Parts: sequence; structure tokens; C-alpha cells
Amino acid sequence: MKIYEGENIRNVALVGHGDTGKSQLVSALLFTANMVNRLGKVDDGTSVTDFDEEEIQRKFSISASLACAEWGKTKINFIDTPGYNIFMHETEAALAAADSALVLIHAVAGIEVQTEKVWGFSEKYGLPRAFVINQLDRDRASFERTLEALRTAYGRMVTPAQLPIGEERNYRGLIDLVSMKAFLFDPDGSGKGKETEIPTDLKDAANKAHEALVEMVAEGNDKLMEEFFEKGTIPVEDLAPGLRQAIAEKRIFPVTVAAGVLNIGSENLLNFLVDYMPSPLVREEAEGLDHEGGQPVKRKIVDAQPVAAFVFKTVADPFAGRVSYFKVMSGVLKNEANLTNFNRGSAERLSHIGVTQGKSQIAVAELHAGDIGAVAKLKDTLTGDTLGDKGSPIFFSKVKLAEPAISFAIEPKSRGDEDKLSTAIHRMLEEDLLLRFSRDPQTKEFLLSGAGQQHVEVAVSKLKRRFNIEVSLKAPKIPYRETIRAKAEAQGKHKKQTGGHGQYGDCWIKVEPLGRGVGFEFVNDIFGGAIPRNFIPAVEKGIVEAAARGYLAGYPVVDFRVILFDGSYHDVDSSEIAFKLAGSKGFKKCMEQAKPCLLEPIMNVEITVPENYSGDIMGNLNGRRGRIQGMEPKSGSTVVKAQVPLAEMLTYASDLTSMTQGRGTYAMELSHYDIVPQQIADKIVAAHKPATAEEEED
Ligand SMILES: Nc1nc2c(ncn2[C@@H]2O[C@H](COP(=O)(O)OP(=O)(O)OP(=O)(O)O)[C@@H](O)[C@H]2O)c(=O)[nH]1
Ligand SMILES: [Mg+2]
Repeated sequence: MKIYEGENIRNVALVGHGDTGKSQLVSALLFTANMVNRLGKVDDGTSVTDFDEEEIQRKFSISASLACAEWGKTKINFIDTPGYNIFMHETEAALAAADSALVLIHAVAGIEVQTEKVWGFSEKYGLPRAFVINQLDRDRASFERTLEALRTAYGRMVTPAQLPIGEERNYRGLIDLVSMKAFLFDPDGSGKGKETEIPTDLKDAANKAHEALVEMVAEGNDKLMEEFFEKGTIPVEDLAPGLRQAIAEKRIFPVTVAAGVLNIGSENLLNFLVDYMPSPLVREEAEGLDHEGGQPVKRKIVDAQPVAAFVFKTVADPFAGRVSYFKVMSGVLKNEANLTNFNRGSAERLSHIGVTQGKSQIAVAELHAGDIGAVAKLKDTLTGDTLGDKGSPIFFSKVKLAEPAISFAIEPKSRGDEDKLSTAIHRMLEEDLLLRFSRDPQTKEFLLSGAGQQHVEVAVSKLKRRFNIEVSLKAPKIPYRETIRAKAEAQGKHKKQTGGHGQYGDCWIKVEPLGRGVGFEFVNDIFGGAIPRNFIPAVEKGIVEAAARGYLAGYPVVDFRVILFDGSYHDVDSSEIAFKLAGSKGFKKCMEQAKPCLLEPIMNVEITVPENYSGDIMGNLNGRRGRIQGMEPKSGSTVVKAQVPLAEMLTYASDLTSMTQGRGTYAMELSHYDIVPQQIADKIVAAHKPATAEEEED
């Protein structure tokens, strides 16, 4: 593998709804670029990026994976992401390494739920985007209809850069609207295109589309606009850089065409990525913080800067150990470099850095600013950490992901596996940022939480395959939360000064409700040293720990602010532990007056059923405290959208099967948390009571 400088690198994430063909397309592009010697197929389990056993079995992507193609002078790093709703957190986190996104659209299905989701992620990261209308060879595929839908949803910036030649069974190639050349392919997967004349019946359409592209490129660019008015067109040598700039500035979302399975158009797509999509250097600067939670600072994305690398993904491999995937944000990273992990303050040696091709790594001597690499066996580096030159710290922030929506109690099948289980799970938590592992305070059971049932099932299956631990899953638990509805103020005092070394901590705190999803805020409002500065973190810690244990029913208290405004201390007897206990006591006292309540996860549910079932389905949802949001026809079926508390959805899979004789399907994901109705909350609190009575300390 050659060494590439930033301007000759493209970091492209493939995003889109499940089954739009992202993984298949990556395999086609890699084969076309001669990086692999056969056209890998998702359906045969031979694709490059769906290499994990779980992915091969299930035939969809579960985690983001990397691959790269050397194409001319450029290296394209592909990030293949999952499109299945419960694995979208992987997609969201991996986009941190991308400089542009290819948004895949299924030429039959059009815009789907997760299309909107990934569009949102791309906006959040400020990524330039291009569409690929894929699977044009399928029956009922339509370029026109799909393009119309894209325009309606995302505006007139959606502009074709290619037009398909033929459609459905007759899909054979494309017209490049920049060069106005046509390319025909044999549908045998070889990927070899032949340049030909634009077919006569497509000439008018191609000319019109070319003009539309020229106008869109000229629109935001005064120089090109002048040229356009003078000559009535823009020659290719100006159009190409104009298009590149318009894409980088997000003034155009170009549309390309493909069929990954038949490998039609792959050469053109590779050229397109090289010619028009931005290199990592286009952004010029990366934004970070000077310390965790600190002030924003910028870092030039160039080689001539101290080295800094952001870890965006971690994989727990039972053989290779921990593998960290990173993006070089600045400087040149050399093999064997000794760097500092700024987040943990520890030293790390990066031995054997490499680039990733699906499941394999290719060693490289160095990686330049903007490139993506991997390294195994870092000591204590995790996803979201920044490594770099000791003297030039910077912190790139990790994404804040949604919270898990469902928890299952798990139990190792053989008793001796309990210790092994927790070690193995902790390694899996390092790789999957949305999995959570905890112990139920009431039942003492191990809980595994994730985005949905299948997410947890995949984790359980990985435990077996990778770590040889078999566990059984019990009925799911609802991850309730607690919060407050009123302000309150109280003193928390911990004092034991009889005999020996005494203990003394005293604080006055206020609590206030915050908006849903905000989490926790701590404000230090101490003036004049009523509590010495070094004890203030202890007060906060005491409160955080008490909040995690819950007040009403053992669920974590969220969405509140604590203001520490007064207190007192003792010269000899005050200690961290005393102030921690004081904080915890103050918090509990505040909770008594702060109108605590329970929160429950509310899910966005989308149910697809044959039309004649929709009445029954909606009636049934009403009985589940569901709120119907809408109903739409979709190719012969009806899609019912609703918001329903998770607690009412636990048996939905089997209920839906019996209501529709197996013809209905549904998908759900977390929408938000909402207050549990009083009657139901009372029962949950009552069920918790017997356990707390014995647990109560101090
Ligand atoms: N006919 C046809 N089928 C395709 C094409 N591309 C992909 N497929 C099929 O569509 C299915 C999904 O392809 P994938 O590549 O796994 O789709 P994906 O977007 O990666 O899906 P997720 O990983 O779940 O997000 C597979 O059965 C592929 O064989 C295509 O161009 N034409
Ligand atoms: Mg995939």
C-alpha cells in the first residue's frame, strides 16, 4: 500500500436505509479497483465489509466497517455503515471519520425511514453528500420516480450528475452529465465499461440534464455565472472544478446511478468520488476543545502540525485484542509512534499501524493528516479518545448517542461462567457504545441493555461465538428513569465527631428540573470558601452516585440541575468521603420535596400490514396507550405510524403475528422519555418497596 497525502484521500461513508445495497456496492467498487480478486456478494456471505459471522448469517451490516481502494493517484477509504434501525448508533459514531457521504437510495423503494435518519446525521456532521440511486436493475425500479421523491424531500439542490441507460432488466450503463459521454457495461459483474455514443432516444434528456447541472453549478459562483451568460454554457474544464466546489459547499447534492450486484457503473462512481468529492483537507480546520468540557480550539488539518488522532471505533477481537480505528486529524502519524492519550493522561505506543480492508489489516509506515488507520493492543484507549503529541493536547468530542431502549436479564448457562461473563461483556461494551451492562438493584440479576431486542440478541450471539459463553435471555425489562417536577432546597450534613478521627461534611444544595434528555448539570455557586474547593467534586460525586441509585424505584434520576450554594467544613474532620455522604444526603432530602416521578421510554413504531388489517391494528394500539401518528399506503400495504410506551410493546412481535396471520411486520426505535401515568407508576414503585427496605443505609 502506497502512502497518500491528504489531498489524494477521500473518506466516504456509505449510508442509507437497510438493504439499499451499501455493502454490496463497496464490494463491487473494491473489485473494480482490483483490490480484491472476486466480486464479493452479500448474499453468499463473501462481501468484503460484512465479514463478521453475525453479519454473514443475518445478511445485513451490524457494525461500521472499513475498506479502501487505490484508484489512480487517490486512495478512497470507504466506511460501510449499517442501515438497520437498531444499529444506527454505529453509523452515527462512524461518520465522525467521514468527509463526505454517499446516500444510497433503493430504486424501487425510494426514500425510507432510515434515509431521513442518515440525512440528519450527515447534516449534523456537516458532510457534503451525493446520492446513489442503486439497484436500478430490479423490477419496478425507476430513476425518474426516485429522483422526483428526492427533489420533493431535499429540494432543487438534488441534481443528476449521471443518467441511467435502460432500467429494470435492461439497465446497462449511464451517461456522465459532466463529460457528456456514455458508458455501457456487460451485466456479468466484470465491471468493465465501454465508452459509446449517447443513445439517440436519450440525447434530449441528457442535454436538458446537462444544462440543469451547468446552471446549478454556476448559480453560486459569480465567475462561472459570467462565463455561462457569455457562452451559454460552461466548458468541461471549468464545469468539473465548479461542481467539486459546489458539492463541498453543499450547494449541490449530485445524483449518481448504480447496480452493485451487476457491477454496472462502478468505474464511473470511483472516478466521481476522486474528481468531485472533497478530500479531508477541504475542511481546513478541525474543531476540538482545549480540555474536556473546555474551550473550543481549532487545529489545521495539515501534515505540518503536531500529530493528533481521534479514535472513532473499537473492536474487541478475542485473538488480536483491542483494535482501535482512528482518523489522523493533523500531523503525520508514524508507525511505532509514542503518543499521549489526552483523555486518560496515559502513554500509548502505536506499533503496527495499518489500513483496513474488511477483516484484514495492511501494514503502513505512516499515515498523513486526514487519513484513516487502525492499530491493535492500545492499553487503555477507547472510542472517543484523542491521542497525540504530548506537548500539543486537543480533545475531539465524541458523539452523544441515544440511550438504550430495552433491557434483558441474562444468566450464564453454566454457573462457573459468571466471572468470565462480566469480563467478556466489558470488552463488548468497549466496541458497542449503546450496549449497557448493569445489575438490577432489586433482583440482583445481570441486565444487558440495547437499542432493541435484536441488538441484544446479536450481543448474546457474539458472546457465544467470540468468548464461548452461553447465556439465556429472560423477559425484557423497561429502562425507566426518574426525574423531578419541582425545585427544592435542602441541607446535607454528615457529622460523626464522637471519639477518634471525626467526620464532617456539610452542604446546602438546590435542585431544579431540566428539559427531557438534558441529563445532569452541576453548578458550583460557592462564594467565600464555605466549602474548600478541593471538596466540591466530592459533593458532586455523592450526588451523582445517589442519583444513579434512584429515589422512587431504583432507576437513575435524570434531567435535573444541582446548585451547590453553601456549606461548612471542619479543619481536621472534613474529608472527601464526608462531603460525598453530605452530597448524597442533601440530594435525598431535596428529592422528598421535588415532586419526583417516573419516566418511561416512548417508542416510534412503524407497522406494515396488508390494507384490510389496518383497522384492527389501530384499535389494538389504542389499547396499548398508543398514539397514532399517521397511516400511509405503500405498495399494496398500509404503514401505520404510532408512538407507544415500550412497556406496552414487549409482546408485540407475537401479537402482531397472530393478528395478521404472520403478514405484518414492525420496526421500532426510541423516540423520547415521558412521564409514566400515576396509576402505573404507583405499581412500579410499590413493586420496588420490599427490596429497598433492607438496603437502606446510614
Ligand atoms: N438486484 C439487485 N440486488 C442488489 C443490488 N445491490 C444489493 N442487492 C441485494 O440487496 C440486498 C441488500 O444488499 P446489502 O448490500 O446487504 O445492503 P445494505 O445497504 O448494506 O444493507 P444493511 O447492511 O442492512 O444496511 C442483498 O440481498 C443484495 O444482494 C443491486 O444492485 N441489484
Ligand atoms: Mg450493509
